[in-house]
Amino acid sequence: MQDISINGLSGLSYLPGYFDRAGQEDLLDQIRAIVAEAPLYQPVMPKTGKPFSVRMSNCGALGWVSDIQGYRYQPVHPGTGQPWPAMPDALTHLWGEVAGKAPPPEACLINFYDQGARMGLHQDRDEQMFEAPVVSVSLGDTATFRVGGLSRKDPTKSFRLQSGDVVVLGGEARLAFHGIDRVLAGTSTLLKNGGRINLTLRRVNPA
Ligand code: MD3
Ligand code: FE
Repeated sequence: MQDISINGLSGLSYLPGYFDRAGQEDLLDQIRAIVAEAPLYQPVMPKTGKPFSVRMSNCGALGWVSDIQGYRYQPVHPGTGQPWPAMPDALTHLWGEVAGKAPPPEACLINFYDQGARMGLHQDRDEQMFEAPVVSVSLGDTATFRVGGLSRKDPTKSFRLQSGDVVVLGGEARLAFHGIDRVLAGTSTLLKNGGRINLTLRRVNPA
């Protein structure tokens, strides 16, 4: 476990290789079963309707969605109207190991990046509680991840996130600006057609 300080903010920990290859394959099988029930869809930006380059789904009691109306958490898939599939035990277990005394996660956002997909610099602030961390798991191709400070203008640092890596964004870093600049094609054999999956576990409501 490595604690990384950016712009003087504490609370960012990096756990490279948390999931070994077998653990990554297990998790991937479970994600495949989840997206078979709750298909990946292409969200759009509020107001403009501009599509995201990342496709998304969710598991757990709540899922994060974005549409023309805004960003929110909701208990059902926007396309099927069905409840999100359950969160895999391996993810609840991970949260128990790294999230300290935070109450259990309610949402797991599944982001799928094709080659060329990216995620612009943003803050995660649609949750009703910032005391709990956000916990991220990377699967598939390596990505360059950028983290800044609490202001969009703060300087940023880049890191590479590899398949099996976990990042915990807690404490002062919870509201840091961050994004994914690019996915590096051909860096992992986990997904047979390439690309990257990121899972983010979140607590949305106070206990
Ligand atoms: C740093 N996802 O879904 S995960 C997102 O790889 C999101 O798909 C990225 O940003 C991805 O909102 C990055 C790592 C992450 C998540 C939350 C953070 C980094 C963070 C919150 C504060 C600072
Ligand atoms: Fe984010």
